Amino acid sequence: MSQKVLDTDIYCLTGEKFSQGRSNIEVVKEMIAAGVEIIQYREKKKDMLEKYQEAEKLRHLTQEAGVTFIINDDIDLALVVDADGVHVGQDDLPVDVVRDLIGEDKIIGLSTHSPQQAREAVAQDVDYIGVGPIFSTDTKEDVCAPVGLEYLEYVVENIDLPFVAIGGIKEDNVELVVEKGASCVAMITEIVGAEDIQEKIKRIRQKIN
Ligand code: TZP
Ligand code: MG
Repeated sequence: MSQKVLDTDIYCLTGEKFSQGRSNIEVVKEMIAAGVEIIQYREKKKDMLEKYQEAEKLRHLTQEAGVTFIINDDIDLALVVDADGVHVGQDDLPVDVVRDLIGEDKIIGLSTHSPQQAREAVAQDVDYIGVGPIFSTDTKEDVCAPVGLEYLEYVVENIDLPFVAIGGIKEDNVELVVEKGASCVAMITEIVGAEDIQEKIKRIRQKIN
């Protein structure tokens, strides 16, 4: 399969706790202004009403800009705001159930952390997989121990699915990840925590390309 669904270099996620006091709305506006083409709304600790209100606004902003909008975990939220897709983990609803709920036209992303999980993903109806955590991450919530670059290498060589590398990726180590064969990299803290988000994205892009 082609990398079509992730045919872009940087995959951004929200993480308001790391955003230096800026709201997710402000941060996403910066990401969009920097030309990011896919953004995931990920807030593990907020209640559903607040997530709904934010996701609604983010859906409008991303839609206007033609940016792909993915919701982490909450299939109901993805449906009500008409997001482009959902991203689920190994402990969430099974992919076939998610597919039944969300429909054929939406994107499903699945986090994977091992060769076995990657092989299982190939047999399921997922559009892309997350591969990581590559390095140890500052985003501790709901994230497992790092799997290293070896798992990324395994995916590059053996798995015929679009994938995004994630976990502890920074401006300073992104080249290592790209050298191993990742064409799309996801980052939370490095981007949402940057003083100048647009400049940060520009510099990361220069390293990737
Ligand atoms: N999945 C694997 S690592 C991770 C997720 C959501 C967190 C990535 O955050 P950061 O700050 O880019 O390390
Ligand atoms: Mg999850």
